[in-house]
Amino acid sequence: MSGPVAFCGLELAHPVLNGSGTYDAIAAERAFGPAFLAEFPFAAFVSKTITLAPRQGNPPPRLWEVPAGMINSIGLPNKGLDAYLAEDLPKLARLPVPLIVNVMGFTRDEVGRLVASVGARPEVAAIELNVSCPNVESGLVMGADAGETAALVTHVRPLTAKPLIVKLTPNATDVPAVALAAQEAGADAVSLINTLRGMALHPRSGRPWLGGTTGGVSGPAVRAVALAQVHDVALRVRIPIVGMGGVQTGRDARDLLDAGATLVAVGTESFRDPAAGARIAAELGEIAAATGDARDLGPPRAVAPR
Ligand code: RRO
Repeated sequence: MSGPVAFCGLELAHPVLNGSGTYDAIAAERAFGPAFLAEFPFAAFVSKTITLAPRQGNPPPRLWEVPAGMINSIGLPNKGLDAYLAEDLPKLARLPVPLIVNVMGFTRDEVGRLVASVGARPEVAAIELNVSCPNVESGLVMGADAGETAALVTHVRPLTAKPLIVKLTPNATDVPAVALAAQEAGADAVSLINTLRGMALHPRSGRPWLGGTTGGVSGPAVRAVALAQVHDVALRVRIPIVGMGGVQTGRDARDLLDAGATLVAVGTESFRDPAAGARIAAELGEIAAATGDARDLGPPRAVAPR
């Protein structure tokens, strides 16, 4: 097992967590029983995105398989802030790891109300701002523009003392500029990448397959994109980075750490193997034992700019 990591004031047992929206811990506990909590695969748990009001999400179909990955167009279905706090948070608080709650709003004021309410709960260790959802109209706006991101983080920063992680969209012209804007406005960390905007056509009708027309591509297909974006962001910011995108093995996780990430998140791979997080953390430990931990050789930010 790979060793403990400090992240935004949290002490994590290892550097592997889940990507938001890719792991239903409440359903997993129901399915796998108490052993699941004892062998929880992640060092912190990131809950799926919540919004102020309940949402049905996009009409089906919501998934399409692509070579080495998939496209999702889920559209933020969730029970809304009040029901989340009353029903889900007490269950998630039983997990044996720190809880990070992911929130998204359609105006700055909405995000502020989410951050203030969620941040006031003692069960919550940190908050992740989803400025990167490619599936609903407004998601693209805030995270695709450095000025919008700066204004959002400036608005919500005074509303909580808890660590704020800004989850970046890869669907932006200058992702490092957005990351820098988040840092300068007071973000404690950035996470990337969310899914890449994509589309599939119905094989017979030629019309969009997904109920939401377009969706987000994830899985090994996006791994090289994630690596490049983490590398580029690491050259611009000094706050920690949670790297993700197509991680299936300890080697993939090690690459993101070497590119400048402090933590690594597993997403699509957990659908195939619910214990993937624990396996990847163990493989990271094996790589460190076999080759020496690259972090001992100096800061990963020393990767030469191109
Ligand atoms: O719900 C979704 O369709 C969704 C979200 Br909020 C997100 O952040 N990323 C994604 O791929 N899908």
